[in-house]
Amino acid sequence: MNKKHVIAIIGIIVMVSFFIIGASAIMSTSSQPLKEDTKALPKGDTVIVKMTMVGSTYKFEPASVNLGDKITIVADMNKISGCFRTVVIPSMAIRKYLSDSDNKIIFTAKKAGEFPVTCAMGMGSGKLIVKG
Ligand SMILES: [Cu+2]
Repeated sequence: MNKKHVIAIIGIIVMVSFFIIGASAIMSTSSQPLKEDTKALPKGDTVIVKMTMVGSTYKFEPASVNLGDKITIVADMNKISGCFRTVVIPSMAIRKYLSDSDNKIIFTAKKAGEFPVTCAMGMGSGKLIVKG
C-alpha cells in the first residue's frame, strides 16, 4: 500500500463518518415533533388568562395553565403600549399584534414547560407556565 492509497482510505472514512453523524442528527431532530404530535393531549379546560405589563415584564393571571387547556389571553391595552403590543412566544410559534379591537391571543397549550414571552424585537420579558 502506498501513501496515496492511505490518504484515499482516510478520506473515505472521514466522509462516511460525517455522513453518519449528519444522518443521525437529521433523524433525531425530525423524530422529535413526530413524538409530540402522536402524544395524546389531556382534555383541558377553557381558560381566560389576563395579560398586563409591569415595567417591561409581561404578567399573566393566572400565572400558569395546564397542558391541553384552551387559552384565551386577554391583554390589558391600557398597560401594554408601543412595540410591546407585538407579542411573541417563540417556542409556541405565536406572534400576534394586539390592538384595541383585537386584544386576544387564542391557542391550545400543547407543550408543558416555561415559555418566554417577548415583544417582536426580543425586548421585554415574562413567561407563561404550562404544567404537564
Ligand atoms: Cu420591543
